[in-house]
Amino acid sequence: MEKRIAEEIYYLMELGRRFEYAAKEHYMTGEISGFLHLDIGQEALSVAAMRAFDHGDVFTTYREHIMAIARGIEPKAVMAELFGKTTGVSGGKGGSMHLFDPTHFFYGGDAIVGGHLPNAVGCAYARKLEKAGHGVMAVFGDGATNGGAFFESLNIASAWKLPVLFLCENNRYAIGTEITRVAPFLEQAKKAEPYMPTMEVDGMDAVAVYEAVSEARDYIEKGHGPIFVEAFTCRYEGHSMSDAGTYRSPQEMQICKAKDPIERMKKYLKEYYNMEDAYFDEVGKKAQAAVDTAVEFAAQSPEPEAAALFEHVFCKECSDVVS
Ligand SMILES: Cc1ncc(C[n+]2csc(CCOP(=O)(O)OP(=O)(O)O)c2C)c(N)n1
Ligand SMILES: [Mg+2]
Repeated sequence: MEKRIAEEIYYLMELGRRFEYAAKEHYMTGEISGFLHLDIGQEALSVAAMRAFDHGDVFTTYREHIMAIARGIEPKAVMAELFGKTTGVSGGKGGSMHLFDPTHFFYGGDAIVGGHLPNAVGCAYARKLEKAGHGVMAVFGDGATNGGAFFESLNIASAWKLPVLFLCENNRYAIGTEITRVAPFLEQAKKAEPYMPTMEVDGMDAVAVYEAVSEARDYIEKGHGPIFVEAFTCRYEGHSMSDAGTYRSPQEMQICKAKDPIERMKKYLKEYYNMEDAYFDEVGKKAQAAVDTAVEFAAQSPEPEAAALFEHVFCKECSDVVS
C-alpha cells in the first residue's frame, strides 16, 4: 500500500475511534439522545473500505459515523447531527442512524436492517443506464443477510448485471444473537455464491480490506455485474448504548481485541515505512483536536426550529421524475 494511503487510513482510524468515544461520553451526559451504535473495533473495515471505494455511491447501515467521516464528511457535521443540531449533516433531523449527504454520494445510514439494499440496487440500475462508469457500494451486517430484501437485491443485481459491491460486515452478532444460531453457517458469502463471485477478507486488517475492496470496485466498474465481499470483524462495544453486551465472554473479547485494527496498522507503518513513536503521538493529537473541535461546534450549534419538521418531507424538484 502506498505510504500516503496508509497514513491517511491510520489517521482516519484514530480519528474514528476517538470520535466514537466522544460520542459515547456525550450520550452519557444526555447531549446525544436516541439510538447510538458505536463502531469501535471495526475501524479498519469502515475506513479502508470507504477509502478504496473513493468514487461511486454508498448506502450503509446505522453504524456509520466513521464511514461518513472517511467518505469526506466533516467530523463537525457528523457530531452536530448526533447532537440533533441544525449544522448536522442531515440538519439535525436524522440523528446517528441517518447521516445523509448527496454531495458526498453518501445516502445513509438506515435504521431498517437490510432496508437500504434495494435502494442501492435501484441506484446501481440508474448508474448503469446513465453509463456513469462507476457503481454502488452497499454495506450491511451479517444479520441483514437473513432478510428477504437481501435475497431480492442479490437476485435482481445478478440478473441485470448491475454494478453493486455488496460488502458484508460480519461481526458475528445481530444485537445479542450469534449468527450461527439463525444461519446455517458462519460465512454469509455462501448465500451469495449462486448469484455472483465472492471474496472473504480479514476485516481487522485495513491493508487487506483496502486491497479487496479496490479489486471488487474495479470488477463492478468493468461492467461484470455485482460482487460480494465479506469482511470478518469485531465490535468492541455493545450493539447500541442500551446493550451491556453480557452475551459475550471476557475470553471472546480478549481474542477480538488481540487483533486490534489500529495497532495492526501501526505495526504496518513501522515495518514498511519505519514510522516512529513521535509520528503516532502527533497523529493522535491531531485526531483528538479534530474531535474536540467537532464536539465544541456541535454543543454551540442551534437546535432546529419546530417549523423545520415540515421541511424535506416532499421533494420539490422531483415533479418531473415520472413522465
Ligand atoms: C427489518 C428490521 N428488523 C429488525 C430490526 C431490529 N434490529 C436493529 S439492529 C439489528 C441487528 C442487525 O445486525 P447486523 O445486520 O449484523 O448489524 P450489526 O449491528 O451487527 O452491525 C436488529 C435485529 C430492525 N432495525 N429492522
Ligand atoms: Mg452483525
